[in-house]
Parts: sequence; C-alpha cells; structure tokens
Amino acid sequence: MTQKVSYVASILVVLLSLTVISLAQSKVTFDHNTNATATTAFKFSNVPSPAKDDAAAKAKLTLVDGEIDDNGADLSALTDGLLPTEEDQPSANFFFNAGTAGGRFSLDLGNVIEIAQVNSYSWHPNTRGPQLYKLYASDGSDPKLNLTPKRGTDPVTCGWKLIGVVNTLGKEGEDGGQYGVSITDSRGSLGKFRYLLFDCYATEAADDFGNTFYSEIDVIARK
Ligand SMILES: [Ca+2]
Repeated sequence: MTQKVSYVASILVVLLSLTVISLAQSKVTFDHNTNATATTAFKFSNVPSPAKDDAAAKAKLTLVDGEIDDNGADLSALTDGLLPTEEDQPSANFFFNAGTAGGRFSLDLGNVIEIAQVNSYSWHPNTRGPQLYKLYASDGSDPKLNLTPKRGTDPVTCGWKLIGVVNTLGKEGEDGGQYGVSITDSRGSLGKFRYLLFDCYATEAADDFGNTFYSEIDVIARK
C-alpha cells in the first residue's frame, strides 16, 4: 500500500513538473554593444533593433511603485519610439530615482493581443546600462487581478503571470554600453495579454546610481 501511494505521488510529481515545463517556455535573449561599438542605430546581433509602430506605441503607462528620477524623462520615453543619441542622455531615458532599489510600472495595451515578443533597450556608459527586471502579464480576466501591486506583493498572487526574468549583468567592469533584450517563446507566442508589469531592480548597490537607463520598450504582436 505504501509503495502504491509513493508510486502515485511520484506520478503526480512528474505530471506537475511537466505542467511547469509546458508553461515556462519563454526565452530571454540579450545582446550587448560595448561603449566602443554602440551607435545610435541600436543594432544588435540577435535582438531586433527598436521598432516605432509596435503594439506598445499607444500603451497607457502607469507608475505602480517607486520614484521617477527627476533628472530623466517620464515613463512616456519608454514607448515614444525615440532613442537616445548619446551614451549618457538622461532626458531620453526613463530611470528610477537615484538611491532607490528600482520599482514597478505597467503598460496597458488597450485590449488583449497575442504577443510574440517583448523587447527592451537601454544605454549608459557604466552601471546604468545593464537590465535587471521581472516581466509579468495579464489578460485582465482574473477576478482577483490587482493592476497596481506594490513591492512586497508577489504579482503572481493577484492575477499576473510571470513571463520572464531578465538579467544582463556581465562580468565586473563590462557593464557599460547598450543592451537589447528580447523575450520570446518557442511556440511563437508569449500568450494573449492586455497588461504588462515590469518589476525593475537596480543593477548594483555600491553607489546610488544603479537604476537602468531604459530607452525603449517594444511589444511585438504575433502576426
Ligand atoms: Ca524612447
């Protein structure tokens, strides 16, 4: 009997882990152009260059948690289709306030769309270049959905699905430059969603200037 129970339990474990695997097929790809090679073209080997007419271009952006750095642009810089023309151009980037541990913002795409890719771009000569964030998504249908979960609330517990964890941090001393990130899925679709939630972290705590200079975020609808 004990043997049978443990057999059933082990089958359940296998089934559960298969479920987890089938849900988690998203893939994070990133490219890094060093300070010496970065140009205003934001051209990368494996990640597409930023698009202007993507599904995020008309998204409504909301600060969910954290403070915006007054020295930079507001959230609209993330989806305006414009890119910095210099490696250290605060006015062309969104970043959380100096001395803070990042924060959260959301994108409302206006309606549910099937998303093929979410891409993010950043540029800074040193520690504010790399990207470190978690991406969550929701189609808006969960009755317990909280559209503005603060830090301390795991979005997964209030209607959000974890789509990917982005960490482009490199070896020490190689932080500066331009980063392009692309979150995709082997099935060609990340899923059908209306809302995206970015949970962004500072890339270092050695000084106050670890919050990433985010230049642009693209949401590419599945064709
Ligand atoms: Ca921009």
